[in-house]
Amino acid sequence: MSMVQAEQTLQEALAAYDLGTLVSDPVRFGEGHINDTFLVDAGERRFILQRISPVAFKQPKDLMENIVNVTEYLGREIEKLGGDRRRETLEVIRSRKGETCVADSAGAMWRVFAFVEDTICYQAAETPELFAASGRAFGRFQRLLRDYPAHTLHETIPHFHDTEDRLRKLKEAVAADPLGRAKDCRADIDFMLARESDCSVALAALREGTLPLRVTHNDTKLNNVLMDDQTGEALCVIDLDTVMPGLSINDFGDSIRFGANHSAEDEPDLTKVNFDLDLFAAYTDAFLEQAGDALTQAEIRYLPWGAKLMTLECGIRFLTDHLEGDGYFHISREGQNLDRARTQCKLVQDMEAHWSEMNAIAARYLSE
Ligand code: ADP
Ligand code: GN1
Ligand code: MG
Repeated sequence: MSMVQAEQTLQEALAAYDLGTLVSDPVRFGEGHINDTFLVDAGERRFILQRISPVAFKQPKDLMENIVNVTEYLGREIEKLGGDRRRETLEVIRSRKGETCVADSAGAMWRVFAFVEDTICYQAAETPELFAASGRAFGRFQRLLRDYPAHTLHETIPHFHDTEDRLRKLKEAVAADPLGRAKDCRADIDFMLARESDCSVALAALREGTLPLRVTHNDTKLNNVLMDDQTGEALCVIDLDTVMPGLSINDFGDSIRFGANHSAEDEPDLTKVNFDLDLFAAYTDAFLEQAGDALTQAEIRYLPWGAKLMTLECGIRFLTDHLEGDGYFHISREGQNLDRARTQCKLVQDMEAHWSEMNAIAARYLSE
C-alpha cells in the first residue's frame, strides 16, 4: 500500500527541491525494509530521495533534526582525522526553502541525501574480510560518537530495542490474531515465549547500571554501510533514522544477527540458515579494534547476549508484523515476514548451541 502511495506523491516531493535537470525518472533503489528509497539522476550529481515511513516514524522532523546534528558532528570528527566528510558520512540536502524534509499532499515526509558514489552496498557478508570491514565501520561509529551529548537526541521510535515490550506486543498480536494466522505459527510463537526470561537480560543489566546508555545506531545491518568499491573498506554508515541512546551490545548484536550466516534473511529453507562462528569472531575482532577503548569490560562480556537478543527480538518483530498483516516491514510476497521470523529463530538456536564458544571469543578481549 505505502509502496504505491510513494510513487503517487514522489513528483510533489521532487518539486520542492532544486537538484538540477534530471536525466531520467527516479527509480526505486536498495533493499531497505522501511522507507521508500529512490535514486535521482541529475547527470552531474546523483541523489537519494526517500519517503520516510509514516508507519515507523511518527515524528519525522525530530528524526531529521537528529540526523542533521549527528552527521554534522560526525563530519567535524572525520575532518579532524583527515577524512573526507562528504564520502564518510551522509549529507542532508535542503529543499528550496531550506527545510530538512518536505511533506507531500498525503502527509508523508520526504528527504534527500547526496548519493555516495563509487560504493557497494552488500546484502550478505560474502567474505570474512567484508564482514570485518563493516565491523570496523560500526565500531568506529561508536567511538566517534562517544562524547556526543546523548540527551539531546530525540527517541525516534520509543521502546525500539525494548525486548520485553516487543514480546508483550507479540502476545497481544497472538491474542488478537486479526487474520487467523496464529494457528500456523504455533511452534514459532512457543519458541519465542520459551525465551521470555532472556528478553530481560540486557534491560536488567541496564537498569542495574551494569551496562551504560550510549549513542548508538540501532540498525547495524550490513546493508546500512556503504563499502568503497576501490579499496573494499567500509566507507559510510547510513540509515541514521534510529540513532538514539541505546546499548552498544545491540549495535554489535544486530550486525551479527544479519551478517554472521550465509543465507538471506527471508530464506524459506532453514537447512541453509546456519550461524557462522568464524564470521562472529571476525566481526568481534574488527568491532572491538575500533570501539574497544570506548567500551567497558561489562559491555564486552555481554556482547554474545547482544547477538542473541537482537536476533530473538527481530524474530519477535517479524512474527508480530506477520500476525498483524505486514504493515511495518515491506514484503514482496505473502509469508515473507514469517520466513524472516523463522530464520531468526534458527539462528538463535544455533547461537545457543555455540554459546560457550561465543563467550570464549568475547572473553579474549577482557582484561580482568
Ligand atoms: P531503509 O530504512 O528503508 O533501510 P536506507 O536509508 O537504509 O533505508 O536506504 C535503503 C538503501 O538505499 C540502502 O541500503 C542503500 O543501498 C541505499 N542508500 C541509502 N542512502 C544512500 C546514499 N546516501 N548513497 C548511496 N546509497 C544509499
Ligand atoms: C529494518 O530499515 P532497514 O531495512 O535497514 C528495521 C530494523 C530491522 C531490519 C530487519 C527502523 O531495517 O530494525 O532489524 O529491518 N528498521 C526499523 O532487516 O525498524
Ligand atoms: Mg536500511
